[in-house]
Parts: sequence; structure tokens; C-alpha cells
Amino acid sequence: MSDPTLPFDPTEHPHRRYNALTGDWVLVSPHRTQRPWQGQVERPPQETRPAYDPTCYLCPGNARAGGRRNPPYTGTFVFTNDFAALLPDTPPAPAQAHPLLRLEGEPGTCRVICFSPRHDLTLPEMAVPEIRQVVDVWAEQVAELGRAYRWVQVFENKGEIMGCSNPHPHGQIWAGSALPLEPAKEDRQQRAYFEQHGRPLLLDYAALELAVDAGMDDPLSAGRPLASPASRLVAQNDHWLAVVPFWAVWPFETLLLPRRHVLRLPDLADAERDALADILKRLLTRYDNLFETSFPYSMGWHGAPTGPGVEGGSEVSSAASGPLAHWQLHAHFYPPLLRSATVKKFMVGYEMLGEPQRDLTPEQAAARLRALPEVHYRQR
Ligand code: H2U
Ligand code: ZN
Repeated sequence: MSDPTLPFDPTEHPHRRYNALTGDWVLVSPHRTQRPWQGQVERPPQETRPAYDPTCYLCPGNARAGGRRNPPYTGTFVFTNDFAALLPDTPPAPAQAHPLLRLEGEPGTCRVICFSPRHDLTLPEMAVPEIRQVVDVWAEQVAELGRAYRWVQVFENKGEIMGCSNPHPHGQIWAGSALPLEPAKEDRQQRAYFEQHGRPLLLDYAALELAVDAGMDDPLSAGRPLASPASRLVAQNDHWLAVVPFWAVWPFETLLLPRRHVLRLPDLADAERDALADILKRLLTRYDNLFETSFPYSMGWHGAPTGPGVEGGSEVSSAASGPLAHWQLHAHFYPPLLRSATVKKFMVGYEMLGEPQRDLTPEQAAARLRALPEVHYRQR
């Protein structure tokens, strides 16, 4: 039975948090961080790689599956995925046969983006101007594919633990005709918030996180001092903030937010792109330093939907007004590791059947990431 006389302490008491961006909930069990672990230990990934691997299908000049060969590229390199999950010539499906058996044809395309010709360099080990090239390619791809497709998903799977098939640093771009599940939730939530408050949800959220970091009374503390600092900020610069969101599910999940109202990657100004390369390097270096391992994650960009007929969707628009003004560009980082380079968080059992659950609070995770240096452990 709940005890109404006991003061609620979010660093001690199990509670649920609302994800304002998706409408989902997460169960937080902060008292559980001391639990012993005798389960699966992941094999640490191989740490040293050659700058060029003759057997790698992503290295410059090498052969890929299906007989194609990469050019001797020297910067970033994009090609159409030889095993694409989406295909442009997909026909529409026949009319609905039964309300319980719905399907729709999904025309689309998939591309692979090699971040660098170097087989051995991950994003945090690349120089800021090289990361800036990746930012520009992301933006170009969204602009180009956004002319034809409603949703362009830029993402990176990093590390074997995330199912990444090749250690050569690369990301992917999938473009499709429908608004997928996660962006559809974000579209609904951001639209409803904008209609009610007249401001984009994620701009208000960024301002709130900055205010909490600057010492505003944390809304969680209810006037009492908290055992651990409440700030969820991990890194910031003139144009970007990286926070562990209040509603984070993965132990060290982060959300990367522009300070300005920006709909999509192609809308970023020159200085904002430089600043993005800077904060990416700093955030990902902190990640690598956390367990002194090349930190695995899935990351990806969400921005306003695109496509023909969408306002600002087929043109690069800097005016964040119009029917998609509720959108704010952002990147999610979802790393699976929990307590070391080899122990990951499993999303099983209650997470699959009830709702996601975490032990470490987002505030504790942010404090851990904040305490780390921004010099990469391999370059120390
Ligand atoms: P991962 O991010 O999961 O490692 O995916 C790499 C992609 O590279 C994967 O989608 C593609 C796979 O289909 N690929 C090619 O397009 N050509 C190849 O020769 C091998 C892998
Ligand atoms: Zn390679």
C-alpha cells in the first residue's frame, strides 16, 4: 500500500515518467542500481583496426557484394544499399481485404554512408572538419530524398552489440513514403503541444533544461534538496544542447537539440553545422570515455516530414512557420550499455510486455557523462 505521509523522493522511490515527445511512459526504479549481475557478459569488441582493410566491403576501391566496387573515395561516400529494405518501384497494394489484415505498399530507397575512407576511425576520433563533412552529407541526403519521400531516416548503428555488420564507420539512410511509427508519435505530440502553447515542445523543453541546469528549483524536488544534482545537461555550445532527457529509457540515452527553431537538417546554417560537428565530437568522446570502449549505440535524426506537397518539404526552407512549425529537429542516441563495456541493458520481460524500465535515473546518468573528460581515452 502506498504511504501518503512518506515524502516522495525521485532518487529513491519507483515512479513512472511521461515522455512528452512520444506520449510513452517509462518506469524508473532508482533503488535497484545495487542489484548483483551474473548474467550475460558481452565480448568486448576488437579495439585495433588497420586504416585500410582489403577484405572490408566499405573501404575505398574494394568490391562489394553483388559485384559493385567502391571508388577510391577520399571523404564521405554514399551508395545505394545492395540489400535495400525499401525499393523505389514498389507498386501500391490492392484494396483492403479485411480490417484485421491491412497492408500498404511502401516505395522507398536505402543508402549507406561511409563517414571516412579510414577503416579505423569512428566519429569521435575524426577531426571536427571531417565530422562537418558528414553533417553536410546528411543534410544533402535529406534535401535530395526529401523531394520524393515523406520520411528520410538518417541513422547510425554502431558496434556489433547493435547488430552493426561492419566495423568500418558508416551510417544509413532509409527513405520511405509513409510516416513511420516513432516520427508519427512525435508529430502528434508536438502538434498537440504547439496548438495548446503556441511554441514548439522541444524549444520549451531545451529552455527548461537550461533553467534547471542554471539552478532553477527543480520541478522534481518539490522544494526539498535532492540527494543528487538534478541537471540533465551533458554538453552545450552556442548552437546545441545535449541532454539525458527526463524520460530517457536507455541507461545513457541522450537527445541533441538545436537552440534555434529548426525544422530539418538542410535548414542548418553554416555556423550551426560547425557547432554540430563540435558537439558530436564532444558527446561521442564522453560516450567512449565512459567505459573506455568504442561506445555502441543506435542514433538518428528526426525532423519535420518531407515529400512532394509538404510545405517546406521539397524546398530547403529556413522559415520555421507554416503547418509543420510544431516540429523541431533533433537527434536521439540510444546506447545499450549499462554498467561496463560488456554489460548491457536488456529490453525484455516487463519492457516487452508492460513498458520500458530503467534503474539509474536520467539525472545520475547525466552526472556520470558530465564528469568525463572531452579528450578521447585513445588519444590521451
Ligand atoms: P549495418 O549498419 O547494419 O552494418 O549495415 C550495413 C549495410 O551495408 C547493410 O544494410 C549493406 C547491408 O545491406 N551492404 C551493402 O550494401 N553492400 C555490401 O557489399 C555489404 C553490405
Ligand atoms: Zn573498411
